[in-house]
Amino acid sequence: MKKIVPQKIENSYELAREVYAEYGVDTDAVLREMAGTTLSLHCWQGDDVTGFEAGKEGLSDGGILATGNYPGKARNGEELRADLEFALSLIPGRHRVNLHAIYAETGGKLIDRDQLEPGHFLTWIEWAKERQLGLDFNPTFFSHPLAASGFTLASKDRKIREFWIEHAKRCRAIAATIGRRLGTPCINNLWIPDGSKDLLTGRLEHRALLLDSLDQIYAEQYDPALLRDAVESKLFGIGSEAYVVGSHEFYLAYVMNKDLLLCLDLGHFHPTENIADKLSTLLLFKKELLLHISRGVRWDSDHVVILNDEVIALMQEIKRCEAFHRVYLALDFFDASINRITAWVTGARATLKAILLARLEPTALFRAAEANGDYGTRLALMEEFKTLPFTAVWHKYCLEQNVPVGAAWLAQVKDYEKQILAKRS
Ligand code: RNT
Ligand code: ZN
Repeated sequence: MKKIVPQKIENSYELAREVYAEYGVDTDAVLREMAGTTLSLHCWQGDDVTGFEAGKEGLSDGGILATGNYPGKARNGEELRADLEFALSLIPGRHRVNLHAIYAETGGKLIDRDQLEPGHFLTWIEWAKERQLGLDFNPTFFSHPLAASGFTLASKDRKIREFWIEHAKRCRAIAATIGRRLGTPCINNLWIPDGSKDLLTGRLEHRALLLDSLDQIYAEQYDPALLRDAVESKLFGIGSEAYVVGSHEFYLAYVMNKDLLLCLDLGHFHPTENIADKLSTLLLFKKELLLHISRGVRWDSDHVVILNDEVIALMQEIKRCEAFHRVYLALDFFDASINRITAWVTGARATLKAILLARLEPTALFRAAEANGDYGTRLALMEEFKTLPFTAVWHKYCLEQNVPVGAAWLAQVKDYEKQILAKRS
């Protein structure tokens, strides 16, 4: 792929700026907003959600599954951090990194999840601090013998439930420490795989148990400057086809009058459900919101994000609600069948493209037509907007942010693959 000459990017941008200005859109202002746009890059794409726990081979039981065995996956903290750094160098803007509890570094010692402490994440914290990256966090309720029954926080087994409650409490403490050390609140998101493969009669019973577990977990108050807690629902998973304890209604009802964020994962709803439409409701009732940007494909909820209608509609809705400062954007996908850095960069760049597209939207014009009852004009303008010179602004954003323009980043990934990934067995 030949590199695009910077002067050509500047020239195209100048033309694009004029075009957008005709629609009342200030592209320079949009680029300034983009410079402050942050995604949370999920570390688990780098190793197929394996983690570093002693004696573990990665995902086993528990509702999520990474398929494929493309060579070169990260095998430890150093490799994962090196891969993350490289991926981040190809993604425009300044972003955060999202960790899971299974990425604890315990020096080879077997520390079970109910024994984890902030110290086990010191290397991550130091690394993030040096690079001025924020960190987010997730307790890990899967890939563990005590998750094998299909129930964790909603388990009827008192010992199992207590184990996971303790894990969740410790993760909050870890996340708060991360937030304090890095000077930016850590978003701690809770997702559990609990559910049933087939019909069951104890739906109410398990949900009552989850309710009680959550009440215990969130009883302790933390300074929101350090920690923000979120809960993530799901529709179904592998092994939980007939019933998911933590459904959308469950968490929606649970967070309503609490200091908790709701997390919507794009892959966790019915395929024809309009997730963008949910925002204007949630934003009326909640101050903030967490999104897991993902792509559902049939039964899988974790394909690499692409610039599709769903993601564009979501970003447009955030823009139209003027809510970019109230919505945390985290990526959540894992594909083990392609180069993992390619996966990260593709998904992150696609998400940022959707955000840029939304920010360039001449919303004021649509609104004016709508206020006049001129719906034909509204529709026509929306169509015109789709083919404005977006790419010129995107290229300018990449240039300004010092990352490869266009597909040039792919050559760098190939090089990294040859120099580094290929040497991992
Ligand atoms: C699973 C949820 C959850 C996980 C990560 C690894 O369906 O989406 O967010 O993907 O925690
Ligand atoms: Zn998710």
